[in-house]
Amino acid sequence: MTASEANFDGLVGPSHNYAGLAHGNVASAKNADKPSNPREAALQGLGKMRALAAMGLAQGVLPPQERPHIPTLKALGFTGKDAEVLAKAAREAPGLLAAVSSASSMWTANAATVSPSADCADGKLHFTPANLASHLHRSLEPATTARALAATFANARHFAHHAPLPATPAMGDEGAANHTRLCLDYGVAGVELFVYGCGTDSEPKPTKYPARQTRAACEAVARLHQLTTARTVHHQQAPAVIDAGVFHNDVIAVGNRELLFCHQQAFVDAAALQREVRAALPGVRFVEVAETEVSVADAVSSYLFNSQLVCVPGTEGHTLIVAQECAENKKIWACIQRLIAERDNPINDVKVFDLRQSMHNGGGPACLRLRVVLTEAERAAVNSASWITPEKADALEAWVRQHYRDRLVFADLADPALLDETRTALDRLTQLLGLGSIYDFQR
Ligand code: SUG
Repeated sequence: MTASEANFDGLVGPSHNYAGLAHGNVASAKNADKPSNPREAALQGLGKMRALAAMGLAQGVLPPQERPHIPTLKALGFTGKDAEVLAKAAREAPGLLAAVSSASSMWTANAATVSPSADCADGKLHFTPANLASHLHRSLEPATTARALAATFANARHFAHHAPLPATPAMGDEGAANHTRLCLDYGVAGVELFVYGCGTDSEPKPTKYPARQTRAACEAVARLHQLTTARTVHHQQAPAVIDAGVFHNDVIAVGNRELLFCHQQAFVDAAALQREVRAALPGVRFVEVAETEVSVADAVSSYLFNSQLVCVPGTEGHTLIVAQECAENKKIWACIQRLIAERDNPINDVKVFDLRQSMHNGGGPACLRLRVVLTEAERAAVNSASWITPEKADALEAWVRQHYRDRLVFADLADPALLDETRTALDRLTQLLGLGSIYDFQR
C-alpha cells in the first residue's frame, strides 16, 4: 500500500504564556514569568507549517484549546460568573489559574500515540490520546484533544479512536513524544519503538526529575492498537538524561522511516535496542551522536534531537528541520554540517526555523507536530479543511493577527476580556477548520 507521512502541527493558542509549570523541563523553569507574545508564537508555528507544505509535505493543523478553562476552575470549587471565577482563582490559587490557562496543547507530539494502519491487525489507523497525567496543566488536554482528533479523522472505516488511558501515575502516557515508528516504506508494516522512563521496581529511576512515561502505559497502547509483538519494541530512557532535562524521549532521539537519529546517552541499553530493532527490521539505520561531540546539556539547550526528520518528495534521504537555537550553537551547527557532508548517513539537508516563543517553554519543531502516516484512501478521509494550503495559511495568519495579543503576563490571565477574545477567536476557528463544536463553551 502506498502511504506517506503527514505532520499535524498544533496551532498556538491565544493564552500562550510562560508560567514555569513543567517540572523537569529546563526551558519552562528558566523562562517562568517572562512576558510572552502569543501572536508571534502562533505566526512562528504557522510559518513552519507553511514552509513544510511548500516543500511538498502533507501538512495539517490541529486547533488550540479553550484557555483559561473555566469548567476546570468550577470543578475545583470556584463559583460565580466567569469574571468572578477568574478573579477568585487569581487571588486564592494563582497556580491553578496558570494551569488552566496554559496553551500547552500546541505540542501535539503529546496529543496522542498514532499507529499507521499497516502496523495494526485490523488494518485501521489507531489513535490513543495521551492522558498527560504527570502535570495538572497538561492533564486538562485529553478530553478536547480526543474531540479534535475525532473531528479531524472522522471516518470509522479508516480510523480507530481509543479513550485516553486511566489518568494515574502508573499509566502516565505522553503520547508520540515517547514513540517512534521505523519502517523501510511508510506503507509497509514497521517497528514501533516505545520508550518509557519508569519501568519495574528493579529498573533504574531518575532522582531529580519525574519520569513521565511508564512502561505499563506503552504496553497498554500497543495492545489497544493491535500491534504485532514481534514488531513492537520497548526500551527505557536513561534516567541520567531525564535528570539533565530530557523530559520526553523526543528531546534526545528522533526517528523517520528507516533512520533513528539519537544521542549516545539516550537509552539505558542502546546496544540491545539496536539489536532488537535490527532483528525486527533489517535495513534500519542508526545515527548516534557521541557525548564528546554534543553534550547532553547542548542537546537540551539547542533541541538538536527535537528536530523533525522528513523525507522531502523528490529528494533522496532525510532533511532535518531544526530550531534557530541549533544554528546559534557552534558545536551543534558543526555536528549538523558534518552529518550533511558525510556520505555514509542518510541526513543530507537542514532547514532552520525561528520557533523561539515555543522553545522558551521547551517545545521544539518535533514537539509541535503529530505524525500521521496515511494511505491515499485515509488521506482522502481526513477533514479537508484541516490541511495547510497557501490559502489556509493566509486565512489562519489573518485570524491570528485579528484575535491575538502581542504580550501576556500572569496578571492578564485573570482579565475577563482575554477569555472573551479567546472564545470569539476559537469559535471562528472551528468554522475555518470545519470542526464543529469541539469546545466546552460551544456545547
Ligand atoms: O510538557 N512545556 C511542555 C513542553 C512539551 C514539549 N513536547 C515534547 N517534547 N514533545 C511540557 O513540558 C511549559 C508550560 C509553562 O511552563 O508555561 C510546558 O508545559
